Amino acid sequence: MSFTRRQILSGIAGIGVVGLAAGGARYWLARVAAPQTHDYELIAAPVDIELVAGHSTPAWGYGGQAPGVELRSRQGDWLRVRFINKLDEPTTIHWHGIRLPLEMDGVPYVSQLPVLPGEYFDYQFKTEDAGSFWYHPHLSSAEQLGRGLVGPLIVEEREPSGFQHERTLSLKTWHIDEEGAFTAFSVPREAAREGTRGRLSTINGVPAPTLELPAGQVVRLRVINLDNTVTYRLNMPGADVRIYALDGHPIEPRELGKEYWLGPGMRIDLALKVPEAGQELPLRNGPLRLATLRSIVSAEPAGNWPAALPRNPVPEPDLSKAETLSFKFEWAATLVNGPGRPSNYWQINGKAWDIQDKTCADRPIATLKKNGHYIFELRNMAQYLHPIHLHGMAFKVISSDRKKIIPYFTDTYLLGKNETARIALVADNPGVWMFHCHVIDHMETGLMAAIEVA
Ligand SMILES: [Cu+2]
Repeated sequence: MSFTRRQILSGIAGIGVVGLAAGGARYWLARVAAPQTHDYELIAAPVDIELVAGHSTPAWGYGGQAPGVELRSRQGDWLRVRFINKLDEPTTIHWHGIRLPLEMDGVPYVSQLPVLPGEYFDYQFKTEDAGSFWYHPHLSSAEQLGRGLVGPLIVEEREPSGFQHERTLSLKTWHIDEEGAFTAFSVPREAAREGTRGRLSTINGVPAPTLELPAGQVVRLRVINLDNTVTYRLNMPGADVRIYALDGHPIEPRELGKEYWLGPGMRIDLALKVPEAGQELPLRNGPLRLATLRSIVSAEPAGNWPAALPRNPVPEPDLSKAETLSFKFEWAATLVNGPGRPSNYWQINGKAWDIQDKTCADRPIATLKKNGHYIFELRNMAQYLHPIHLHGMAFKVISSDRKKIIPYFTDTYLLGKNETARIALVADNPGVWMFHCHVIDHMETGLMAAIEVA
């Protein structure tokens, strides 16, 4: 399958056609409310931001800020984004977790050609699933995401969810020094281990902010990990807080418990019962305080816990007829790709992805039958965490040899140290889809593959 042919298909499948071709139509045609469009003009450009007081950091942002502006759509509606590249280098936008046609997926040389400096690209797709998602480039990822090209994408439920209040908390740990200057986004010896960590933790671009919340209300906290490397060990000691959704997809609400590990690319929707006015609660990463949540006087009557969020229209895999495929994520003896090219430290089933080779996607690691049911067995052969992400389709996590799993849908599974997990899906979205670790250093040094649905 050549890239050129896909481009032509993209040209034919304009707005209004793309969505009906996908599985969503059968679900939404039953609804009376007409889909609407949410239109944005989104510019990527350099922007100086102040992460360290009194110092300027030369970030790259979307919509004049880093992390980028929050985009919003509504379930069943269309999102249309005219994306304009005002950087000095090519880029694209990938819509993490959104089930959409391949032509809108933002992977260079697979979905589209890179958007060159001064050019624009119109992204348009129907948002079939409600939830907390995000967007970022899929090109020169260590630097482009590292400099701040990351932003939240919120798809509201079709009907009111019962939450009167919400906040989006975008987590990022910046690769900067004490004076706000960028440090290396990728260090080889770190790439071969857990990935290169930044130094300064922020929420919505602010280190250790204080967030004011209305006393007595139940507030939805959409926590999004848009960091390159860090798995946040989220905890809120003393808080009355429940999980309502994981990675955009609703679950039966349950207590947050001691700690939740939120790997790069992952999201968690929490409901917090805000204590009485004047009280403060910490939101922490392990023992480290990420933010202070301060309760302020509210004139509203006390809020109640909303019902569980309605499930998204993700097809249910039938395990009794599913075919099982195995994927081994392992460390590779260093494979040097030649002068000026990155080394590969990681591989999937013995194959390392070379980010400089534009033809890798022509050799998919697996080919799935359209609408076939599959179980993927994911084996982590190493001691480092790998948040394994699949484009184009959501999957159901069904089991792990390391912990009890309450099955749930997601687009990213945090594969723990030497863990084997099983996930299942219906291959309902034709195309060539990236399947990779979301630790950017791992992805860029081999831990990526293409999965074809044909
Ligand atoms: Cu990884």
